[in-house]
Amino acid sequence: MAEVKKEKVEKPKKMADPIAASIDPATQQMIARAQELGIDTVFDRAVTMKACNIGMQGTCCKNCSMGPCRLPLPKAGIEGEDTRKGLCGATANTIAARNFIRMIAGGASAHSDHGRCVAEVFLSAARKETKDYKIKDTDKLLAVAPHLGVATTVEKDGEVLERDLDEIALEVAEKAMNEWGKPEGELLYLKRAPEPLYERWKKLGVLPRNIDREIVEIMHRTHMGVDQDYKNLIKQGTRAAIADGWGGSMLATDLQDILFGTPSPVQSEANLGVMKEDHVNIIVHGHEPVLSEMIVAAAQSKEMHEYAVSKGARGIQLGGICCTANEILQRHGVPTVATFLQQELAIITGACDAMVVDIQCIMQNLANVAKCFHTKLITTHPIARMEQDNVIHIEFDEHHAMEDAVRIVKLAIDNFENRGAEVMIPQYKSVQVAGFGVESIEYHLGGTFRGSYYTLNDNIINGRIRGVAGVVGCNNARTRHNEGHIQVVKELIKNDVLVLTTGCNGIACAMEGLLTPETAQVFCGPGLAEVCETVGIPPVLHLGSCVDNSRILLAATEVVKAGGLGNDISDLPAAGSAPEWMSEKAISIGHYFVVSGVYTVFGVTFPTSGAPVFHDYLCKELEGIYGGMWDFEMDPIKHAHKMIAHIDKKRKALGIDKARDRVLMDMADRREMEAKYQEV
Ligand code: XCC
Ligand code: SF4
Repeated sequence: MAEVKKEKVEKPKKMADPIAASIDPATQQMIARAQELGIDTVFDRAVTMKACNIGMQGTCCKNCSMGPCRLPLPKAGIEGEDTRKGLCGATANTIAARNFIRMIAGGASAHSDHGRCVAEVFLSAARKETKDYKIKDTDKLLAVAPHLGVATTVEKDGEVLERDLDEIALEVAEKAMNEWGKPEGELLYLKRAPEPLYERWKKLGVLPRNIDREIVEIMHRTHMGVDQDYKNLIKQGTRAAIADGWGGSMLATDLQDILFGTPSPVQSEANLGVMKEDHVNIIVHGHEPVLSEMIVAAAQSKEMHEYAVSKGARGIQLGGICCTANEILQRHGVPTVATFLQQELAIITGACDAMVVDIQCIMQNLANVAKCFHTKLITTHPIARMEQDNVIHIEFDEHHAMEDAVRIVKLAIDNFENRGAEVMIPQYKSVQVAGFGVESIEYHLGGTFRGSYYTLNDNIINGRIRGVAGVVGCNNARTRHNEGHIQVVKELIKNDVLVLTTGCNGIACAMEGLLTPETAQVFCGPGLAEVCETVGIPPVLHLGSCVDNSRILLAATEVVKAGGLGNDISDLPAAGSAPEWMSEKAISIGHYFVVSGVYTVFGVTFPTSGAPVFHDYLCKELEGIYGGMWDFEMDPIKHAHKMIAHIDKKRKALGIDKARDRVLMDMADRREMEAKYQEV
């Protein structure tokens, strides 16, 4: 008997089909390579482990030990009264709403805690306690100061004088730090929103008081037996999400820009092929740019280059994964190695001498993969360590940041000679232009002497640009890697929708070659192509990391201010999307988009599907309250067309739908004329 059992256990392991797992050839090649080497990756695990159906619907509650109470939606749906309830009587709506806002709490805290770390380093820099960090972008400092109530001028003897920059920086740092836990008032940045939006939030009673409090309150309200009204629960989710987008994330972006420089367009490359066999490959992965900024500086130093050469390498190749990649890409042009789902594959190349991780989106399996190679996996953040014993922890401290960075770079260089023979770097990479932002959009679309959003608005009004979409977010192993991202974006630009991207969508677009001005000719509709060619921008503008979604909020606000497209973000012909989302951060981002007035569509799955009443509240009723609402669509083409339909609805409400008809007629006429001309 025992032998029979053993035979059963030894069934061949299910593995991912590389072609079905990803649209990206580099990824397909490396999945096959991993399988050849007998190393499992997230792609294989996704086929061997099914997701829990009840959890996926959002209707499993484990908020007390009388549960977990599981309330699956019957296959046939529910007719009549929904009598499902947990032991305490919690309804499916309550359970789904509690779970949903706990996801917001998780996401908002991740972004905001990141922001807090940056603020702490900023404060050290302002106090001149560290020599490694300095205020780099004083223009941005002066631009941000008033929003935190910090004066940039002083009056002396009736004369208005410019205030000392060090003094401004210190006060900005202190005011910023205060936003996380001040005892009264409301977040200062909320007033940066268009006035009608601010007033709407005020009327609805959702102005966040401080960042930490709103997150704590979610944890309280979702504790067993507290808030049991899905409308009231989501109201608190709204407060915390606003505290993320218009608080923690926006502060992270602003303070990073001041410390490390506001990005401007920069050319680089993306995909695993940026790694070089004859170089020391150092990969930084995670989200916070505080340490990676130092690593960039260290790796680019002459001293480290020479040290690498002395060890037999031709140099040091730095690369990034996830949003740390986006941060150092947009400020230094450091190439992007991988999206979220490719992180294990970067080590499986056998050419990664060190992978340095900070916080968020770091798979624990990296440690297991690193064990199969010479790769040093280095954790750097006190709050993000790993249990596996091959992981090295070098704790970052802003007071000796450069020292830490040099130590890490040296470790990587020393590790170069330990490489095995089995290096295999897929030869795929694409050129990308990244580093756009509120400031550079203004510059590029406004021209040098009229830096404003007027030109962008004008092109939206005349219909060359049909609308603007923010397409952002993660990869998700439950869906084909990058397929949703690329199909949604391509369908949008084909229909003249200008795309703003961040996060792993930005990386996916880069790998696909969509972040170059030349793309316009190939993939865009005639109107958008014309605009892109005239001003020399790609049809997909990479705005950075996930905290930089705050740049999208501010860009939308600038569009409102420039005039002609209504009075609020909800009036704009705009939509949001995360085709392959997976993280709690995505839910927080999605929700602050929605309550800022943006119609937002998510792909893959939606975590409230098991509670139809609450689900409809998010996907239908919120629009009447906030001007924006959620939607869910798995099919990427339908997903894009739902966004386009919303954009067209807004164009109609603004009375600019006719203009677009004319533009299209013009193009058709032009083609007809050209055809006739060619005949002659
Ligand atoms: Fe993580 Fe930011 Fe998602 Fe990518 S997009 S998987 S959150 S790295 Ni933010
Ligand atoms: Fe079940 Fe209620 Fe406890 Fe949740 S809080 S586990 S629904 S008894």
